[in-house]
Amino acid sequence: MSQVLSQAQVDAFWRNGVLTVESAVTPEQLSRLNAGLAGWVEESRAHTAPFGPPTVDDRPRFDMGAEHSADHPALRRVNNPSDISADYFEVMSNARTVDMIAQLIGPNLKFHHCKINVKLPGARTEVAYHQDFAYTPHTNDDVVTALLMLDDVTEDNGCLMVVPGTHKGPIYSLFRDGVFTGRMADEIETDMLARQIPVTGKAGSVCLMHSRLAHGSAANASQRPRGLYICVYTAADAVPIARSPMPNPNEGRIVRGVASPTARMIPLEVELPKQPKSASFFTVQGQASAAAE
Ligand SMILES: O=C(O)CCC(=O)C(=O)O
Repeated sequence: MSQVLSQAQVDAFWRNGVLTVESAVTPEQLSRLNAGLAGWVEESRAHTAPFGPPTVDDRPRFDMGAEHSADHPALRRVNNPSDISADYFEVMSNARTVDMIAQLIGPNLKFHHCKINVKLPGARTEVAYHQDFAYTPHTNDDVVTALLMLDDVTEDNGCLMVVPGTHKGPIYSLFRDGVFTGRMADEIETDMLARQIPVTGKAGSVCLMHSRLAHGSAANASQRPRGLYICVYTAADAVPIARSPMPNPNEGRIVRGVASPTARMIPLEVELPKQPKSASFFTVQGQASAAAE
């Protein structure tokens, strides 16, 4: 197995639950990903509501915020772009980022799902505090998300905000009064906001994030876009205990090593999430999609 991270980087990941690495994909890979996204942003101008081609569970693949218009597109989510783009498939299945995650939780590594979250200038998209594991619980928590920066990501264009060390703490409820809101309770979020740090970097950097790490992000306050290509991977012996929020034909695909005949369990208790019926989790968190008249 190739060792792409130093021992100091591996230790920092397990200590903090987060690690940023520069030049995680090749310049060619990055420019092909950005060309694909630019095409989808252009395509979104012709639509007034979330549109296809549908995902395997028949939801729209492309989601825009309520502020979307032909002149000022607010495309905010592409669900499982690796289903529809060879360039996104290649990076999901075989980039340096995959070796990095295999080094952390491998050698046997499975793909779960992927998405693009984009905050275009003028878009109002923000992300309320949550832990990914509460959306995608597994029999063990060797579940890591790679957030690849498609643009230079700075504090003013809506960078990811994280609270280091929270991956070692409790799994917080994403329910309020029995309703799945996909966000932590207000008082917990207030505490997280007081302790958070920004995750910034040059285009082509990757943020490797443990799926129990508490995180969120603010709206883009700049005139520059902020795109993230987000791929979720698990150890081969981590078995989902809830349906995927974003089913796709590659779910469970072995991207490094071999399949596991066993499921590894750790002691944990987690509320079972509800699957979104809308195009993305932004609506679950209370931010409406663009709607056709
Ligand atoms: O796009 C962002 O800023 C955050 C992404 C995120 O929280 C997620 O996809 O779980």
